[in-house]
Amino acid sequence: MSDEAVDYDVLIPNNVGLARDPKMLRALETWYQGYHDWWMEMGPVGFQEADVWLRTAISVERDGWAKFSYVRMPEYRWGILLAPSEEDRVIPCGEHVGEPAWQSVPGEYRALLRRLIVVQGDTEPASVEQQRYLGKTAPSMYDMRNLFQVNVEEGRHLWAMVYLLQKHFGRDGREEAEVLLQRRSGDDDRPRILGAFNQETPDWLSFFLFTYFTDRDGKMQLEALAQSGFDPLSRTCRFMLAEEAHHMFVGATGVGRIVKRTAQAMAEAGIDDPFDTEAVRALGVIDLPLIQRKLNLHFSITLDLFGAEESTNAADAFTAGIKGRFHETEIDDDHRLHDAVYPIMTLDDGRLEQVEVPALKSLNARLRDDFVDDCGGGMRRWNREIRDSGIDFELALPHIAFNRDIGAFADGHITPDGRVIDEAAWNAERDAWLPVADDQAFLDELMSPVHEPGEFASWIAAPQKGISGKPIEFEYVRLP
Ligand code: BYC
Ligand code: FE
Ligand code: FE
Repeated sequence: MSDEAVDYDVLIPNNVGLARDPKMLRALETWYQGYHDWWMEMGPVGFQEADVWLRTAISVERDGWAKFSYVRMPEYRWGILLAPSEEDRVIPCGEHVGEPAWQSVPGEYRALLRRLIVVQGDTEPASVEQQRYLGKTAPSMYDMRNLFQVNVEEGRHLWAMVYLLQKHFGRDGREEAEVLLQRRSGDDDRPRILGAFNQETPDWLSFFLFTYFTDRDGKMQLEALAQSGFDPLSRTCRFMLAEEAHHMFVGATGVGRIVKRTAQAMAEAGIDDPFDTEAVRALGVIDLPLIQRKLNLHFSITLDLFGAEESTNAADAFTAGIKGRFHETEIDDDHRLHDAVYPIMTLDDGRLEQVEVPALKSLNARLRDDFVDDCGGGMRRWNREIRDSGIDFELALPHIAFNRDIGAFADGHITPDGRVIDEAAWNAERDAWLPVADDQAFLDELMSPVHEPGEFASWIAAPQKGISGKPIEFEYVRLP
């Protein structure tokens, strides 16, 4: 299959030859109307008229895939871009390992594949809905621009999945594409599919933790789907991963800049007790224990997104060859896993225990373990910032069993350091581990918008550098 250049002078920029496929083009143009309506109704509130310094994907080549310009978000070009095809690519895992990758949907796995694409697609608009009010409290124009960049790219990720549904799944694909525009994050009647995507993202600390942890689930799931034997899905996920890197950059640097500002302000004021909340908050910065409580919340909610530790769905998807493991092709084994085992943690009779279970059934746990590893880097940088300011405090990931709603620990009560306790003890201590109403009231009060280019709210440090070679004081968003 030959790869083609991206036609950028059309409503839907693409490298999938839409111009030669009038039927598909018409279907997508029709869907575009509904998408545009959804964006106006559920996209960023209050800034649809602003000119935003956005990057737009215009190519899939490694260097130069994006261009930067002022764009009004409703006029953003949401393109359909597949990463270059790999010559002679084969199915990397499962019963069909080594056979040529599928270019069309394998009939026997149609329902399973469609379900994965719909679940992936559903998270993308959900996150835009969750973040729609944040523009109003942006701590700087730089941060506001990053928020909107993430938002338009999540919109593009929805396009990526909708293209697969429309192109490869006929009538039920078109129906699913419609329904993706109808579900709403947090709605009682038509909620988004996965738990984390029905939660609120009420403030910027949550936004940065969300992009650090939850977008990283996005990265891990996209890595696993990039290993799909269904080649169009693999190619689309490979290109999405290029954008995902920026989302996690926003999270990692955002939390880092908050931590840095807090540590600086404490050092300047001569406060060395991180738990002297009143004194720290009086400086107009966010106390470290509150950051830890929010981190506990976002980490545990995100772990739920990996599904149950033991899952026949996961085994079926792997065996079918439609979802692989993280870096599947680099793993040195038979890629079938008939007899392999994998150690997982379980909660048995009130005790947390490591047990060996069939590797095929525990693929969700394995991907989650890879995710936890991947979370380490940013954490270490944040802690260096705190240590260098001479403050005795360390941010830590809570135990994987803490505060879980899905999987082996859902019925237990486990502390952040991994002790199993009873419900009464949990209720007594919960407020030390998870955000409380008073925390949210403080953040709501603290976060008022800063619109002067180059200036930053009291609770966050300036970034190291600007975007696309522009200075930090560049006017990243021009308000009408
Ligand atoms: N909430 O067999 P199990 C992203 C359901 S994020 C509610 O363990 P499975 C992004 C499950 O659906 C990445 N329900 O599950 C980030 C199943 O229901 P059915 C999104 C849940 O199938 C930030 C039942 O429980 N992509 O891109 O092995 C911003 C049994 O569970 C949840 C994907 O997730 C939950 N948390 O694994 C923007 C990749 N967990 O089918 C975007 C595609 C489980 O019996 N999805 N259930 O009715 C998948 O690979 C799988 O669907 C999951 C679940 C890993 C999510
Ligand atoms: Fe995404
Ligand atoms: Fe993302």
